[in-house]
Order: sequence, then C-alpha cells, then structure tokens
Amino acid sequence: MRTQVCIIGGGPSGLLLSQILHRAGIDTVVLERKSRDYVLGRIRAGVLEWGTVELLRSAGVGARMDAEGFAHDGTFLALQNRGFRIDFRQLTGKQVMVYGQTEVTRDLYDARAAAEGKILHGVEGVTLHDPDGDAPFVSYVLNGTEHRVDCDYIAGCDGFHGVSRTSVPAAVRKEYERTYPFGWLGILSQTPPVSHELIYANHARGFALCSMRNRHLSRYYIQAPLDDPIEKWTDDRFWDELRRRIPDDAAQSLVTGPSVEKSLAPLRSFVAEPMRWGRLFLVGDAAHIVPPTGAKGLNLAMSDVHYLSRALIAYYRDRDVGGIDRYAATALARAWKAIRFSWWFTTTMHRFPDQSEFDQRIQESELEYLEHSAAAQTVLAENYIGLPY
Ligand code: RFL
Ligand code: PHB
Repeated sequence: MRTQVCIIGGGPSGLLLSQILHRAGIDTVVLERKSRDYVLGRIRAGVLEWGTVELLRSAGVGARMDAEGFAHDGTFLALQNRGFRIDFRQLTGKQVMVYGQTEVTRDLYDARAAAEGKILHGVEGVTLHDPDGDAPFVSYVLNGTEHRVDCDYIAGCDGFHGVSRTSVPAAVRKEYERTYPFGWLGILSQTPPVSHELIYANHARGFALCSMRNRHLSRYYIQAPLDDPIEKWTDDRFWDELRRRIPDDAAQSLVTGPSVEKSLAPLRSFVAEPMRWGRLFLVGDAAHIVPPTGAKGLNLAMSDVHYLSRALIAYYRDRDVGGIDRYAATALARAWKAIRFSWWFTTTMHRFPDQSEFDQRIQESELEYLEHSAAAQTVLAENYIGLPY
C-alpha cells in the first residue's frame, strides 16, 4: 500500500491530523493498535482551550461540540475549604469548552468514516523503516499477515507508550522528565455536577478536582498514593474523602452515586527532543506528557496537529518545506510553556510527601496572592485558556 502520510496511532491527534489532511486532498493511512471501542472507552480529558475549539470547527468536526459542550467563563480555586473564582472571560476575553475527549474522538471517527478514511484497527508489530531516508515505510501485522505502507512522511501520533519516539536514535534523542510522588484517583458518576464551573482544591489531606462531562455526568479526582490498591477505594470512601477536601458549600450540596469508572493515573512531566527526525514527526503524547492539573495534554496534542498539518499542506500545495523545517522548534516552544504551567499548577495545588512547613506557607501565600492580585490571576487565566498558536 502507498500513501502520502502514514499516521501511527488513532487517538485524538492521529485522527484530527488525518481529518485535516484529507480536507486538503492529502492521502493518509492511520494504523491503530486497539479497537475503536477500546479507544472510545478511555476516559481522559475534559477541557478544551478555545484554540482547540476553533481548530475542531475548522476541521468540520465542531457541530456536536457546539451543540452539547459547555463554554465556561471561569473556574474556582480553593484553599482549605474556602474557594475563590478566576474569571477567564473578564481577564482574557476568552473561555474554555467542557467537552470530553471521548466525544471529540467519537466525532473524529464519525467524520473519518463518512469520508471513507483508511483507519486500520488491531495492527500489531508496527515498525518504522528509514524514517530519516528518502523512502520511508512502515510495516505491521494484521490478522497474522505482514503488510507495509510506503509513504512520504510518518506522523508518530502513538502516545507515550508508542513506537515512534524510540525510532529516533538514542544518540540524537534527549529526554527531560519529572515524576510526581502521587497519582490522581478519578471517578465518573451519573450525578449532577456539584458546581457549574470546575473546582481545583488545595487541602491538607491532598488535592481534589470537581469536573464534569454534562448536566448528568460528573468527573471527580482526588490526589492519592500511587501504590494504593484501587479496591481499597470503595465509592463511599472516595466520596467521604472528596467531601473533606472541597469548599464547605460544595461539600454540603455534593450529590453522590455509584461510580461508572474508577482509575488511578500517575502524574508526569516529560519532553522528548527533537520532535522531527528526517521524515518522522512526533505529535502529542508521543513527544510530551504533562500532569493533568492544567488540562493541557489534549490541547497540546491539538496544537501540534495544527502546526504539522499547516506545514504538510504548504509542502504538498507549493513544495514549500519551511513549515516542515520549523515544525520541531515551533511545537516545542509552545509545549515547554504548557509544561511549565502544568508543573507550576501541580506544585501549587498538591500535598508532597516531603513538604516542609516552609513549603506549605509558600503554597498558601501563592494562593492568597492569586486570590487578590489581578496580575497573578491574568497569568493563570491566559495559560489556562491556552497560549496563542
Ligand atoms: P493518545 O490518546 O494516547 O493516542 C495514542 C494512540 O496510539 C495508539 N498506539 C499505537 N497504535 C499503533 N501501534 C502502536 N505501537 C501504538 N502505540 C500506541 C494508542 O492505542 C492510542 O489510541 O495520544 P494523543 O492522540 O497524542 O492524545 C493525547 C491525549 O490523549 C492526552 O494528552 C490527554 O488525555 C491528557 N489529559 C488531558 N488533556 C487535556 O488537554 N485536558 C484534560 O482535562 C486532560 N485530562 C488527561 C486528563 C489524561 C489523563 N490520563 C489518564 C492520562 C485526565 C487524565 C486522567
Ligand atoms: C477532566 O474533566 O477530566 C479534567 C478537567 C480538568 C483537568 C483535568 C481533567 O485539569
């Protein structure tokens, strides 16, 4: 098989890239290891930056998001059960959209299916060949038979555990990493959200986040030790712990119910450089990971897709390689700013096992400063709603 751009990974970044390139007349093949149902079963991001919203609209996949998503003007932060609000709209003129990654992915699958896009599920043993040569190809096994796709370019959209990043030789690759000594225990429940906007809570017992998917579906997280067995976290224990950590008025009005999903995710900051190796581009989680505190992971994946799709379209339309040559530097410059913001917000909001009383007072002053300084709030707001592309 031959295509122009072979895309490894059918998560949000791979699907959006194939959708945008298709609309520009560029042929792609998407190779995805898992089934479509498995990909749609992963509960992940919930908050879209406005740049992501506009990108999805311009790719022709914004209709259901506009009908069913919720535009939020601000968010609440809390310190020891007392909350205050950051008004994004007043501070920056922009909002964010609450619309789950599952829904974004479903819309992209539907759009690709309507256009008869080539997405192969259940591929195994994906291997990249000669990504830095003139004639790269990708081999894979499907239903026990080996196949190959010859292509002009390879887009590595295969997430943190994919094969694309490690196809960049170790001698060329530089990785930067910080891990955090705790995880996020998340549950999804068919209950009305406790607040009309998100609540990020700093508490002596650990961080908590109240989020949502729609009027009847809530998403809550609490900071928890990574080695805690998940069976220990019965629904009742989760709700009790959440109630203790959030503002009093929210705790009193919290509606609880059985969880429909429960998982414990590790937190990590990670960047791999370069994001381009010859004819291979790394996109999204394949190149960088952020802790979820700033709601940046999916949004960063989307901005990478924006830069890469623009570069490939200029190449196929005018043989202009400028965007391709600038892709790594442009995407990394934006990614590092989101890495910084996510690290700062994580550090400010969580309880660290080795936190001294001094560290504790610094955290409290940071939040008190945020509560009363329009300048500090603007810094948070402009990062949260998303830096410009
Ligand atoms: P994905 O979504 O991991 O997709 C990669 C795809 O590649 C496939 N794959 C392979 N296919 C073929 N061959 C191989 N060898 C392969 N290896 C892997 C995988 O099966 C998969 O389908 O990466 P992508 O597209 O770059 O998208 C990134 C986002 O998924 C991620 O950044 C976000 O989910 C992060 N994230 C959040 N981001 C936000 O912007 N806002 C949020 O509110 C937010 N909340 C979150 C999050 C991530 C979380 N977890 C569990 C990691 C909350 C959580 C709890
Ligand atoms: C979510 O709704 O899953 C969510 C929202 C905000 C975050 C992280 C996750 O910062």
